[in-house]
Amino acid sequence: MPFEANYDEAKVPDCELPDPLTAEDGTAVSGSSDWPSRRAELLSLFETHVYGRTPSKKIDLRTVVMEEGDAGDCGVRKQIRFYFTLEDARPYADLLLYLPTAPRACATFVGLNFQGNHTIQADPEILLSDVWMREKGEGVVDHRSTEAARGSSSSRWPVSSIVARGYGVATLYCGDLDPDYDDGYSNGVHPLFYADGQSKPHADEWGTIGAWAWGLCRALDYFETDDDIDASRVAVMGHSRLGKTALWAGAQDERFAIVISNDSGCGGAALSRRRFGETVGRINESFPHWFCDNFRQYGENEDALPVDQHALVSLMAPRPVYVTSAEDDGWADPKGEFLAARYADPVYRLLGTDGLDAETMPGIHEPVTSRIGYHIRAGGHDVTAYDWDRWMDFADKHLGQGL
Ligand code: GTR
Repeated sequence: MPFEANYDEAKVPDCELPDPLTAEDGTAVSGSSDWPSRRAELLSLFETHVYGRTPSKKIDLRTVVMEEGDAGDCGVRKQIRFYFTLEDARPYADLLLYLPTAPRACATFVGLNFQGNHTIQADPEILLSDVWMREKGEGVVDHRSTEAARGSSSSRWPVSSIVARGYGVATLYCGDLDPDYDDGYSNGVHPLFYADGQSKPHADEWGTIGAWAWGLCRALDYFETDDDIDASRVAVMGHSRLGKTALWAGAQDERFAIVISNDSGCGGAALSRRRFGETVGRINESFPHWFCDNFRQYGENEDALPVDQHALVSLMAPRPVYVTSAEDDGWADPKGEFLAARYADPVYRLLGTDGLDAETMPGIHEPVTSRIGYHIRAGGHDVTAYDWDRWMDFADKHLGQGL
């Protein structure tokens, strides 16, 4: 039967969600001192059943500054190459960074991009990516980018406004870490971690989202070495598949001070058990490489999952987390995204924060800025200036930033 998404709230099944505050052996998590062990348990469940375990092996990662220059309204630009082996060869990833001109340790947003660093600004100095791209983007020919692609996603990256508010902004192309297609994990960073004789990840080992999240953590390692950035004030953000990735990076790496998920939907902030819009079965069919193989058993079988996505949001606690949705983005289930934020609230309260200051879903353009933040804006599946303005307001409030 062809897949037909449900967009009718009346047809959403009654769902019983696993309780983040009940341990697997049934004991109640009743005090903040009980949380670390429950947190570890939940993280392990997400590793085993959803995203796969990230290998702990250390590889020969080296960073080389490729370029640094004045970027006008966008402040100062730096481009840093992450080599993953001792050879100056692929796979490598390029980090693009814009910082306010006045040199000081600034709070910074970091997120992956979909089509190459050169698409986030029409800046001729950005290194043009020469690796595989999805055909979707402007200026992409035979899965390779051309000069015509420069700046094609700049509406999603308002760099000059971000820098004007005193923040740095950094990005990596997700395809530098793992190209976004199902190739059995023979390209990208996966092979660097295989044990002798291994040719693909085991059923509980990382997929593509895991590799992308790993790359975000390596960016944070770099920030710790760059005096122009305050690595204790880094917000990891991402849109859609890259929003799923931001959440998974933030869950695994507690050095991220703020985690922002935009329109991340199924496998991101949306509750899987609601089966509204995109479902677990459908996502595994369309994108078999994103999650670990174990996740496939939960297609049309969501109730068997030992976790749901509110537990992922709770793994950010007590750090500020901001879930953002768009009104016309039914495929990503805005209500399911709100409810995941809502049901993470008891964990935040247990840890002594204000949690999510909204019992019911707020109206369009009525941001909630408590420790769990949420907004829904008008429009479709995208990143807009409205989203960025609210994320910066949220960071101002929770990181004590503000010019
Ligand atoms: C869709 C996918 C979503 C979302 C989106 C995107 O095709 O079904 O889960 O990730 O792509 O990344 O833009």
